[in-house]
Amino acid sequence: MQDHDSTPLTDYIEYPANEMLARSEQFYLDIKRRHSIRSFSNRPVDQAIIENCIKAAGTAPSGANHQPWHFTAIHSSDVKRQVREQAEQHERGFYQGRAGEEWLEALKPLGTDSNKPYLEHAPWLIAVFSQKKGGINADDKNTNYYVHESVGIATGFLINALHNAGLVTLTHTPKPMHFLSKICQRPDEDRPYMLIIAGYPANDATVPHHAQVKKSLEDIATFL
Ligand code: IYR
Repeated sequence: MQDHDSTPLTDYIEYPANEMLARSEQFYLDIKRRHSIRSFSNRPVDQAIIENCIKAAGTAPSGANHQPWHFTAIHSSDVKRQVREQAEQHERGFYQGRAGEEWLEALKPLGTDSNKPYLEHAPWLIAVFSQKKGGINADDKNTNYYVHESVGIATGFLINALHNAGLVTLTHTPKPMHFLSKICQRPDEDRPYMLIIAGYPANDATVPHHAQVKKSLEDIATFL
């Protein structure tokens, strides 16, 4: 390895093999309970919880460790209303034709439409932005690398952290999404990547059958 500054790895924890097996199964069983929810309670969620989840997301690996992401956590009813209004406006165009027949057919079993009341009901909307330019320091303007991959991983960490905290989530990608930049007052270089809705489920929350069909290990993995 090339010479570079480093410190010894001190926070690694090795578990005995049997405990590792139990933990891996436990994690699977736990993450298996994570579902995309479209019916949220308006019960408040402490900002400190959201902050911890975003901090967890911020530990994700990224190209050259440039951390090419920004998270705007929206709690304000006024801002949520703006997001809902504009998302629904774009989604109406999507569902009324822009999506095309095949896409709409694929969405039918999820029961989605252009109405997005959860954008106002849920206590938190977290807009994830990706940054083409940046660097290890927040105000750097260098090239970022593997931006899509990095932000995807960080968003995965975020969803995991929110689930682990006991909240339900929805990954929402209104199309187009550029309106989020303006509402969130992000600079032009920040591209909206995804909107994560987080909170408690409504009492009558449901999970579509279609969303519960998961491919088998044989279908998704090969061991050589
Ligand atoms: N963004 C739209 C449509 C949508 C698209 C996919 I792909 C989904 O998995 C679910 C929905 C919406 O949120 O309704």
